[in-house]
Amino acid sequence: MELAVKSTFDLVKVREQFPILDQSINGKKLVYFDNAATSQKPLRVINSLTEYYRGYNSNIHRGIHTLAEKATKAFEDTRDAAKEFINAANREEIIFTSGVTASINLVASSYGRAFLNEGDEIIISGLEHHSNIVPWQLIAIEKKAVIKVIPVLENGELDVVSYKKLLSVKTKIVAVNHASNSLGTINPIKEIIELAHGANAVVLVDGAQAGAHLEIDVQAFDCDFYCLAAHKMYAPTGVGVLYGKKELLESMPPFMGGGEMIKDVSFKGTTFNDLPYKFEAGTPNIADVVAFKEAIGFINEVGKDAIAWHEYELLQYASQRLASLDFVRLIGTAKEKVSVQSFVVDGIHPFDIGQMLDARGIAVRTGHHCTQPLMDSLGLEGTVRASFAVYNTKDEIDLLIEGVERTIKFLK
Ligand code: 7TS
Repeated sequence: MELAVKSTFDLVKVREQFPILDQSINGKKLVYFDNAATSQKPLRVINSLTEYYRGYNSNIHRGIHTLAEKATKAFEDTRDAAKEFINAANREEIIFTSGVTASINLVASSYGRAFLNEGDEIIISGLEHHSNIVPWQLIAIEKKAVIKVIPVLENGELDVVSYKKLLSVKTKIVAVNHASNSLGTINPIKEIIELAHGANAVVLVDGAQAGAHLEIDVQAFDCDFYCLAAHKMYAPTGVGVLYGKKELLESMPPFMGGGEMIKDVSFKGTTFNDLPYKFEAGTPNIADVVAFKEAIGFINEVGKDAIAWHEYELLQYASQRLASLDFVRLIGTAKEKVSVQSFVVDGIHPFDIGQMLDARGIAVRTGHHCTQPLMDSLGLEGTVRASFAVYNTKDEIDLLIEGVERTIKFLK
């Protein structure tokens, strides 16, 4: 972690903003360690949804009445907040989608269909979530393109030396995650992007696991596309951001046709709307986009640095304590990681551990985490994954350790 000065926040006050945490599961205090799947939502996000539906629910852009104008302003305010959050140069570069899956499918379909030719190559990595694999496979089949895969080293880092060898004049697209959902590895995306640009390829960064944890500066990264999942950033489900460089988005054909994305429609032909609306066909997820602004506000208020410090300490503590347990093997030990720790216990199925932990009120995720090719390369069926967020505590990690210890005693 490149954090020079330790910054802190009031953990008790932060936890108070997440009412869901204050409950018992199976008679035990809830410990929520499934944040890489989706984070919990603070009161200001929940209240924003209620205020929207109680006060100004209305369809946006087309209406001239007061409610429609209020809803439109709130929706567009989130676009500005998202632009600031990732330091995009233009608000037109912020496209609202339903999530990272939708964003990647949009780019694969639209950019891929327009610019890929037979024999062209798409480079992805062995660390990718299925949603950064399958859309590329679909377009590769259609366009007779070829997918190449950056191998993963034993500690969960990408093999950058092999990546350099994969790049060639045939490479048209490189699609990698900023951070791995299964192992937590933070990838050297600046280097990956620079190398790809050297080969004249465009780069899509899947930032699903970065948005709540890492500084994002799309201009400094110089990425061509960047995808965010709002629901992993304390916002409601069903919202994502696709950032794309303006000139690229302008060069791409629409992905979905319908209302909102058009200027003029006639049976002779249709002209398309300007960015960002060209890629926002139909009525969007207005309420959840509006509430996303509150989630960005929450992250900014606590502070990315302070969040990163806290999560770094939780990760160090959890990984050290887990590693000290007999039969436990940590999976994913890259130098730079977000707050995700996967592990396996030799001789015990991850599902059994997950169930035993759930009986103690501890929510972890078990299985392949939608990264089956990664699990195959590691020779694993799956892992147990604990992922930490701003509201988690060391006391909760102690409960996890106690739960894993008891499970091992019981099942071994
Ligand atoms: N990319 C990465 C790296 C992810 O972690 C996820 C979701 C996605 C893409 C897809 O995001 P979505 O919001 O469109 O579904 N990851 C997980 C996970 O690790 N457990 O549940 C969802």
